[in-house]
Amino acid sequence: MAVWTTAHIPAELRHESVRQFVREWAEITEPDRIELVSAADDARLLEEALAAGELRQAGVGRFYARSHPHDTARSEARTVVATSDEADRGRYDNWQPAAEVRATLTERMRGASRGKTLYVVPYLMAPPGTPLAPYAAGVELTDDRTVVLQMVRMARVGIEYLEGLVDPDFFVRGVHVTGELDALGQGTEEDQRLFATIADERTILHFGSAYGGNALLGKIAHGLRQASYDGQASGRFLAEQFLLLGIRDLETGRTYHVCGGFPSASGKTNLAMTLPPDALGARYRVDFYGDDIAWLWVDEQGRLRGINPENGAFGVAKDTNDATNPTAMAAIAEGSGTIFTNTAYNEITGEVWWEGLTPEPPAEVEGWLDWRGDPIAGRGPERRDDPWAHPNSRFTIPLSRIPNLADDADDPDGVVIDAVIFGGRTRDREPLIRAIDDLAEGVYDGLTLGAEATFAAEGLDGQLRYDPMSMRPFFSYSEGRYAKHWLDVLGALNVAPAFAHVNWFQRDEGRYLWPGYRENLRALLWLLQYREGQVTGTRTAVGVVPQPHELDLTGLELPAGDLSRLLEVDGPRWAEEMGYRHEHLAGLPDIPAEIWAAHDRVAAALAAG
Ligand code: SPV
Ligand code: MN
Repeated sequence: MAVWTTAHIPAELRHESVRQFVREWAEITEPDRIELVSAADDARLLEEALAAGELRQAGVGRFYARSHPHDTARSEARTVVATSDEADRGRYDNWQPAAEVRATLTERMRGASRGKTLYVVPYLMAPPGTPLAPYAAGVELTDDRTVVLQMVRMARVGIEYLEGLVDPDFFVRGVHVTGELDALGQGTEEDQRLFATIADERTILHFGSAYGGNALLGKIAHGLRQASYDGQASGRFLAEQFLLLGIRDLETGRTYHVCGGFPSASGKTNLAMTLPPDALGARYRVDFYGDDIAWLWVDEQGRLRGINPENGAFGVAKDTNDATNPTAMAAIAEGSGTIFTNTAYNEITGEVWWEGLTPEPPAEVEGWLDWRGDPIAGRGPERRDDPWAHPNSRFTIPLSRIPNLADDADDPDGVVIDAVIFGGRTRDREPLIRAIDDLAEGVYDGLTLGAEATFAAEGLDGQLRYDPMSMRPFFSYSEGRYAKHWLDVLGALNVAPAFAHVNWFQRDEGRYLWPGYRENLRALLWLLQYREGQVTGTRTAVGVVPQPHELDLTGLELPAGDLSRLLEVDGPRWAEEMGYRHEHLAGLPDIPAEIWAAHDRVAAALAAG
């Protein structure tokens, strides 16, 4: 359609500012039609997607989508943050000038939705009524129906969520244009993809992918990058890549809430969905709030509060099974409306499979296609060992399907946060848990979070790939100002949460010293007892670690000697780490003096032995 007038814009869309935004981008992207959607359109859109071959049926009430083979993950190199102020340039945010980025993306998107439908997806990234709701409103324009179906699962979608906001003009403007996935040069010098958050204009322009992390604009671009920027600019909140869970002690009737950051692939979804160990199951319940994003603010009583802005989970399928995550397995069962992406798929039975679902792939290969759509039976010897599923294959589910979803998960006031944890992936040095009493040292600990580089070939054996606060791919302004904002928020509290660092990944050669998964709850229970003054732990240079008898190990047998190793602080390895940390912090712009002082205190305590 050559000329767009407001007559082509759905009449139900009454907000003038939204109509103008839709019209502006329809004129640029030139779709054939415009459709306003809400969660109520889910069943119809599923039917249309099945009829169009974009989705296949994966058993009753479940669906399967296969992506373009070059479009299976986020691209950190092609993701930028743009503003009009170069002071927003950080170490990791790939800052670029807003005007240039907007011009580039406008050109790439010009005419790029021809022949397609432009879906208008109004959404709220928060439980309705929350004090942060104004920052949560957005409208995503997308030319991909499967993206709409995933947004319906991940966010609260419908124009009704935008009604009643005090300033109807204040919403995040998101534009997602898929582009010709065959002709974008993904991964080459001529890569045409560009994923930009123009943070000071509250505009998100993503071109060249239909993968969730790039295309569900409410999730990472808004929920993390834009919200982190807004939280600092307003001084009102933090937006973090954090899980959020509740622990209910049925004996005392108390409920605790824990949030925390872990680098990707460190088990955040599994921990958020965990069940208590069997032996502790009569006393404790774990409630799910969120597995990927938390927004945190200080309430009128000076307590830290948190919500999960998402309405769904976009989980990694690999290694999800009845032992590692029974909660997820129940959530994705038949009838759940789950959308699987890039798993293996059986075109006869509609089954899905991924590495780790069962120890071995299905023995009978008839009907099975790998994630690229190639029949398993037809794969030659050179491809025999290739995975069936893509390692980043995913399931998309609404939170309502999670069996242990907290009763108050929707509470607009969120929950009071009792503890903030950071979890690295370290084969030595880091004990199972260490509590950190000083708040600046807690922030310092988050800033020096990382996962161990696993490839000796990188020459980084034993050194961390630092991932400050697990926000490395999601920073939207300078890391030093980010640290300052954290210190300011904590400084406004009357009641501070406990801070702790956890590590489930200590190893003896290849063997993990700690069984992980459901047993991880035991470390968190110790932290909550420590906070209540019921245990004292042992003070070390890097925090307070449990005394061996303080951990409740009922029903868990550890090989002799493992427990003391799990709780040990290895002085020489820590001394080495402090050198790397110094270098890491020195590479981040504007790090506040309080953070350097925390570093120096820890270093001095280690030196004093
Ligand atoms: C992550 O990569 O941290 C995710 C999934 O949560 S994605 O949406 O791809 O970013
Ligand atoms: Mn994530």
